[in-house]
Amino acid sequence: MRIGITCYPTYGGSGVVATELGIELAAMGHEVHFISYSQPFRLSGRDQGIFYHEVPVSSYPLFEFPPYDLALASRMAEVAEFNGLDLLHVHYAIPHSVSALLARQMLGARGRRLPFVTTLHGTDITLVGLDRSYLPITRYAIQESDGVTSISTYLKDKTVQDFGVTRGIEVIPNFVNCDVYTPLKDEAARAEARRRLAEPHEAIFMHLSNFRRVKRVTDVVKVFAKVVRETPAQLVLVGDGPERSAAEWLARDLAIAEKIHFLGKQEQVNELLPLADLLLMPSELESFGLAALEAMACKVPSIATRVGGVPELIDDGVTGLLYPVGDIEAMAQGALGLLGDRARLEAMREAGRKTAQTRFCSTLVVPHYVRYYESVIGSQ
Ligand code: GMT
Repeated sequence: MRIGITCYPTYGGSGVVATELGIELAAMGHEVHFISYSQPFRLSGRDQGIFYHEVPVSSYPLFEFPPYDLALASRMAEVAEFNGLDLLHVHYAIPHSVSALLARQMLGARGRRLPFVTTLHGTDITLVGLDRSYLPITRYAIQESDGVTSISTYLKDKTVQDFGVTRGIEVIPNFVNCDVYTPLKDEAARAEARRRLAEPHEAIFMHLSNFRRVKRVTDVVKVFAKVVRETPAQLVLVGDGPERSAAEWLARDLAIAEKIHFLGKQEQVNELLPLADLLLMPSELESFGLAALEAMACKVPSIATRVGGVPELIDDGVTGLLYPVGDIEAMAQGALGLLGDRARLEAMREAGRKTAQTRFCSTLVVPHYVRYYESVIGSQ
């Protein structure tokens, strides 16, 4: 198949999923064309069967807001025509599904078919999409898509409830490449790599996000502050975004700044995750929680919140621990309890890896997307 993929190319779960999907599809022999305003950040250097088409957005004095969605629609139609695309797959409904709808109509007027699949990821439904300025057009574009997938049952149900969408929505969960996200087998190498972040007797906590408010990064620091009062530990924060400064100030106020490493955006998170003992994901809301899945594949259990689609990924008490949003004390006690019970921690590490391999591995989930594409193309 020749597949066009549009996503937000910057830091964020939907862009990561879209990029990893494109890489996996290309490895299976499909031709993949990314169409976006910049090259997706996890793409560099892996371009066999992958093509990137930038969307130029011109600005004029008349435009206070350059219309990216229109430029994207034009580019989608061009790329589809010039490369004979069989299907477009857009990640995050706003504005990508609206642009895809326009591109389909443009080509349709000339007798060429371009079906498109919209994948719903999270705040496109739970936050941004609910804004009255976007809701009617987002609902329309979802309803008119040739195929719609959702990364969790929670998000599918929210789309039906809050948007009144009546068309079918296929749940295809997020996935992880279990060969890339894998524990470090060589204990000596792991110990050596950990030494760059912590002393041998210290536990390593990690957090990985785009540091937006919904991630509650200050709760990460607060939980860690309680933990580190009881046991030697270091906290590694991977990523960047609007809440980073608040987290840095809090670390200073709580006098634990020297135990916290702000690494900023990192490309090879698969090399960092296996070094951690626990991942902290105290989000206000997660439709899935990709970071927790990547950690599970590396045998790192999460201390997380019982929100959105997270319970579909983490089996509380088996592959991680779930708590109410903002319950700092319980999360800290949960983490301390696990660190103090090596047998339980080890069982959780094994169970997490097994879940990643048996339910969320790319070798299982990507073929689900391929079958779905085929059914959408076949039903045209
Ligand atoms: O909504 C966001 O925070 C960003 C969004 C994205 O598009 O980058 O993340 C969502 O999609 C991820 C990948 O499918 C999921 O793992 C996240 O749980 C989801 N975030 C939220 O629902 C808050």
